[in-house]
Amino acid sequence: MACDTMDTEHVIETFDLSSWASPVADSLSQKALTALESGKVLYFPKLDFPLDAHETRFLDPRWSDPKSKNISFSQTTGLLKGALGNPQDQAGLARMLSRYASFSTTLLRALFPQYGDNLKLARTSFRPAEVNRRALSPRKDDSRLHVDAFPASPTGGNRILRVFTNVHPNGKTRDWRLGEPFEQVAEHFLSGIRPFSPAWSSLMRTLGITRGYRSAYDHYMLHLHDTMKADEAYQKQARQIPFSFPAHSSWIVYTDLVSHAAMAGQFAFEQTCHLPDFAHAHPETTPLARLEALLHRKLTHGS
Ligand SMILES: O=C(O)CCC(=O)C(=O)O
Ligand SMILES: [Fe+2]
Repeated sequence: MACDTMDTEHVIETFDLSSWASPVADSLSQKALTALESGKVLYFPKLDFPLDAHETRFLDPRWSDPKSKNISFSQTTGLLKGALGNPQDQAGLARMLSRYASFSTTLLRALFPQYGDNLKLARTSFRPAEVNRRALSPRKDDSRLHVDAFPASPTGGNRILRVFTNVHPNGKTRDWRLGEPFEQVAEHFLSGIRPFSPAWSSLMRTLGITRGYRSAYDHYMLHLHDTMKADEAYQKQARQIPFSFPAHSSWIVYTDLVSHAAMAGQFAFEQTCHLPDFAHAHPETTPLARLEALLHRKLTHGS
């Protein structure tokens, strides 16, 4: 429901857990699932990712390749990308990211037993660079409010769920802005988005511009992402609320649903997972369902 003001409790749900392996009661798990799918950020002020003694040396931006924003790791292939350093350094970084992948998976499985094996682990990232020092084009600038969608990686309606931990050693917060609910974002921008072209999507797949087929859903999500970021007036005037995640806290959010912007901070871990649309507890809350309702058409099948 639309309302004129936004308070922290509209966008943040706080949880007391202090361990990644905490047992989670049914009632807590239901509360977390409903809050998550309705577009809230699940915030864990006491949930830290302590680094091992030999890992603290990685808290330095010099480990990341200046060409890529983050250091990333695939738990499935064991491959580390975007990192500098000798083979031992790289193996140490990979072990650290792999630990984060394991910790966050353990928590997600306990918090959302309903998702079960439908929740697929994707990339893990370590972000050692200062957020606001990145010189980027508007489309790549995550300090502008946006919902996540990636040009080369269509999801076909699968969700983007992310776990974050701020590990700043000197207590620096990671500062976000959280924007208005997805429905309002979509209502604001949908009419200005050019129609979907199946022929163009097929061509982009054939040419390898996209990994897989950019469905109508992906088309609308990507253009929401791009037009939001490019609209300077919207960035200033849209309803939004700042929130600073303290050092040693964690948060979980559907970044394709929640309008967000990262304004400042350094040293964070992030784990991405994907969930197919049929696996939701509240399927009417997904960006796919909301876009289909607004456009009165199916966006992933036969389009
Ligand atoms: O690095 C961050 O704090 C968030 C950046 C962002 O927009 C994202 O990961 O989706
Ligand atoms: Fe994002």
